[in-house]
Amino acid sequence: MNRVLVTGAAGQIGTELTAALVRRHGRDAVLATDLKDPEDWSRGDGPAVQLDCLDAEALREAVRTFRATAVYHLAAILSATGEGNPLSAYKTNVGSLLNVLDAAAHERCRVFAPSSIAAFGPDAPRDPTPQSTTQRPTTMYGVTKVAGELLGDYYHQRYGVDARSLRFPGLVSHTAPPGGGVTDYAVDMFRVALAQGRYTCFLSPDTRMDMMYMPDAIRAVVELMDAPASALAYRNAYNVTAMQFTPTELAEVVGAHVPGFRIDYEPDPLRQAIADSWPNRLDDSEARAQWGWRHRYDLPAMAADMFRALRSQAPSAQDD
Ligand code: NAD
Ligand code: AKB
Repeated sequence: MNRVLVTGAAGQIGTELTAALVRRHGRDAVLATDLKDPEDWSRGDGPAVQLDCLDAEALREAVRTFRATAVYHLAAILSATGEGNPLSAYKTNVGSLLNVLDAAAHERCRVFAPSSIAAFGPDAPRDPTPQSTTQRPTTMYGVTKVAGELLGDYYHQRYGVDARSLRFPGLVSHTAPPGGGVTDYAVDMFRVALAQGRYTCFLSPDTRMDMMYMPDAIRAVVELMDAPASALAYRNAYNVTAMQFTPTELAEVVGAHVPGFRIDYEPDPLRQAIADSWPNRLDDSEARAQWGWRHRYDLPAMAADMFRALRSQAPSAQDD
């Protein structure tokens, strides 16, 4: 029987992955955890507790007492926030993953911990970025993602932990807001366009980035974890992608749903430099060939679903 512990469950991915795992395994088989108090984020999908993943003993105790068979480790500090405090980003991202992998080795459970397009830097081919190529990121967030990929493979080889990972592009969603990344602009544009009819973008108009809609990302996690180990030539981590667009191209699609929408550009040097160091498009042919990955949403389909969902939410949810 599957029993799942989710870390970082209050975040952009955690909110939706927890709900998907509850639908799959049942509400009592999923323990949602986050550094934040559950009173502030729990959606009542199942048990939820406060847990700091940097507290190795508490984490291991939670895995042990819940009898978790898998940990979905989403607790992290994202790219832009991480550049504001690189030491804290390193400690949180690498320290928490080490604690999760160590608990998994002792308690014999599986691990999913996402990597990112940020695991590549300016030395890598950008369009497309191959599955296996140079990984010399220039952000602390990227450094922690490369370390995470290596640690996942190490714990698999050394201790037999079934650790798996995906290199996600920027994720667009309408449930929890994004948590301090560079690709957040895309989510912001949808919300602010609806609320205010105009948006000021912190990236330049022609910054092309790799992106994916959250339902595809959640399905990718589930399908990777379901894949037979014998099918996987790479565990940590697979390139996956769905669409690529620039702020200008996104604004055109948003404008088709919000008459009179206007976009302005005030590029932020830090976030622009990070975006410029990342891939334009991942080559995910290995994921497609080895475990059948297929995206379902392109940009028009994602935009239609985002506006349907955002318009059905309370007006206050669009104003924040
Ligand atoms: P998020 O910022 O929305 O959520 C992260 C959560 O982790 C937050 O709720 C935060 O409170 C929690 N957290 C931080 N430190 C913690 C600690 N010490 N102990 C417990 N919880 C802690 O992030 P997200 O977008 O949901 O990302 C989840 C994972 O996916 C991260 O590893 C991220 O790097 C990766 N990822 C995300 C994207 C994206 O576009 N969202 C893209 C690529 C990879
Ligand atoms: C970020 O922008 O930091 C994240 C990511 C692509 O890893 N969304």
